[in-house]
Amino acid sequence: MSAPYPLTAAVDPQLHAILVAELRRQEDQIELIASENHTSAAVLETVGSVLTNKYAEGYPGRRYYGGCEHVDEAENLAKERLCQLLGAERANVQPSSGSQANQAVLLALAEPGDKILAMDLNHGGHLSHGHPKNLSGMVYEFHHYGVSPEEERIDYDSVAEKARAVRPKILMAGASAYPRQLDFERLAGIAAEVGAIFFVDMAHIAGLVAGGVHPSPVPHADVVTFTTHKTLRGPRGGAIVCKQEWIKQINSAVFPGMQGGPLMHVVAAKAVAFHEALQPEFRAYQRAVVANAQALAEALQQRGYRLVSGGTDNHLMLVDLRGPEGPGITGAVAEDALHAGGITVNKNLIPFDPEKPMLTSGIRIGTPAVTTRGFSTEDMVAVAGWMDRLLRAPEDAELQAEVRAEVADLCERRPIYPHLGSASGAWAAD
Ligand code: DSN
Repeated sequence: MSAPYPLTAAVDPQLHAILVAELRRQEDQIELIASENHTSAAVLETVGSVLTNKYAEGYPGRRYYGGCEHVDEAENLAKERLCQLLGAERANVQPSSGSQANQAVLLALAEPGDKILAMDLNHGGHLSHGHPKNLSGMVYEFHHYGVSPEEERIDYDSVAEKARAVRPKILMAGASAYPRQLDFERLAGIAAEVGAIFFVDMAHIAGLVAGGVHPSPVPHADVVTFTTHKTLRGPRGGAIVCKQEWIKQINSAVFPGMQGGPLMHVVAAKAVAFHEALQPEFRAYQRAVVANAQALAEALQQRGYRLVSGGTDNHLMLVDLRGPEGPGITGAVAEDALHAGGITVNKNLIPFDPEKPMLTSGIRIGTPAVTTRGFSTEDMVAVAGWMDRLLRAPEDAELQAEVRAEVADLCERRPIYPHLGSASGAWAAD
């Protein structure tokens, strides 16, 4: 097995060292950031392919550049596979990110100043759903709904009440830190009642939906956006599916409205990821993601941790670090302590959090990445044990080193990219 990235090593040793360090970081630590994953080797190869050289402004068959015959095929394949995967009528696979997909949909469906009702970021929503410092919040009049203080779940009656009061042009659904299933049928009913367009951002759960372990918004929503790199396990990017009636406006909003030349290497890698998601193993993977999340949630609860809403239905959970049996530290301190022990998470506001976003009272953790590398439910119990030790002694450097060694041992037995040398000891020499 040769050392990873040999061409970069020859041309640019400085950058090569960064690539290898990041590869090693991913291999040697436990990735619990709920929005991250490890793509397949085929997706990685396609992202690094010659398609990165091609300009292809426009859409297949109607480009502003010559020589697009092969990238046209790749884009058509991605769209066909995506529609098959999600049972969608139409697709646009060009958005470079989830935020750009969302901006394009708003550009397509709303006028500046229109009212939009969406989930509050502080309750698990997303920046691009109308935060005042995001373009969405600057251009449109956003109103927000959240979770109830008692259940910490979306209170659909109160969403309906707000929708009747606001009469939004668009009702938006979707979250980046909500551990429960979303009732898309109910939300679609609310949108229909007030005459709103129903727009779902399913970025976090796209893979769960594709794998049949979360109800799909596609039959209920006018438009659905998502990222391709989270639970869907494709390249970093975005996508949109919609009903036939919206595709013309959506396409024009993505290009020329929002973007120039699409990243064709990424579009092609999306096609690979959608192909992988159409295989039976992908459904098994998504079931394992949820089973691992439930195993981790239970193991943490047994150790005295309070989970927002009492648990999880999906790939993620929010841990409230306060409470009588909690470690009583902030999310920022927890993130650092876990990092020192080889476990990566992100601090996260919990609903009604008195702390600031850079401190927080909670952490968000998710199982898509560890499940990809083959962690079992038993492994998740071990992970909960390591987390507990680190969180209850956040300053203990000796303990951190001890846990880091145990973590590295498990990681070595669950390599991510053996073809890059992770199982061969090829890194030992550099
Ligand atoms: N930044 C993503 C997340 O971590 O959930 C959302 O875009």
